[in-house]
This record gives sequence, C-alpha cells and structure tokens, in this order.
Amino acid sequence: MGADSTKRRSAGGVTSERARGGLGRVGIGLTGVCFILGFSLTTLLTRVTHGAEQAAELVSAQALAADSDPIARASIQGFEFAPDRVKVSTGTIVLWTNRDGVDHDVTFLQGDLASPLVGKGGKIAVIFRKPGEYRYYCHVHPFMQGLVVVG
Ligand SMILES: [Cu+2]
Repeated sequence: MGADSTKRRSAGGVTSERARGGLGRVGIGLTGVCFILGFSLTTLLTRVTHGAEQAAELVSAQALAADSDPIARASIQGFEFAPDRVKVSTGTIVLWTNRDGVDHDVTFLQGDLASPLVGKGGKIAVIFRKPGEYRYYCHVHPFMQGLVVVG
C-alpha cells in the first residue's frame, strides 16, 4: 500500500525525460543477441556468447532491418565468395547471400566466430567493429576462402 503512494509521488516532471531516454535504447539489440536468418538461436549463442566485446560478430535480421549500420553485400556462388576480398569501414555489416544449391558457412580463422551452414538464399551477416584483416573460409569446403579488410 505504501509503495503505491510512493510510486505516484515520484511521477512528477521527471518521467517524460525518462520516456525519451527509453527510445534511445532500441539499438542495444545489435550488440546483444546475435543469430543468423533461419537458424536456431541456441546453436549460435553457444558459439558466440563468450567475449562481450567481439571484434566481429554475427548480427540478427532485426539489426539489418533497423538499417542503422552500413551494409556491404556479397555472394557465395559457384563455391566461391564473391568478391573474395572486401574492404569496409569499421562498423560495417557484411551480408553474404548463398546462391549455391549447396550449404556453406563463414568461419573465421581467428577467434571462434563461425556462422551456421546456410542453404540456397540463406544469409550470413557479420558486423566488424574493429579495424583489421579478417580471413575466413567455408568449413565444409576449406578451399573457399575470403578476406574482409576493415579500416
Ligand atoms: Cu561451402
């Protein structure tokens, strides 16, 4: 009972300020949950969750829809990453679309970042937060290799 009256009293002129602050928090999902389109969230979380500040991490469909980060599009076609060398600025999301009728993934040499396998039309999105060179391959077809240069 006492708590109820306290709550009402605190609802003064300060509350509208709070509400505006809440809107700004929408973007947090980007750094938080990450998963790949059409694949199980749990599989991915076990692979990506450790290390709060990843230099690169998978991002969700929602993050892409928010359109808040620049996106560089690439394809996986004919057992090749195309282009196999991408240069982007820090904070860019690289979005690969698999155009093969065969499942592929994007597995990075450094760290333990790896996407799930995606089939034809499947998308893999990775945001690069720190400058550097990121080499990757498809773990099913190790001859498929690529490089993302983040500057
Ligand atoms: Cu492959």
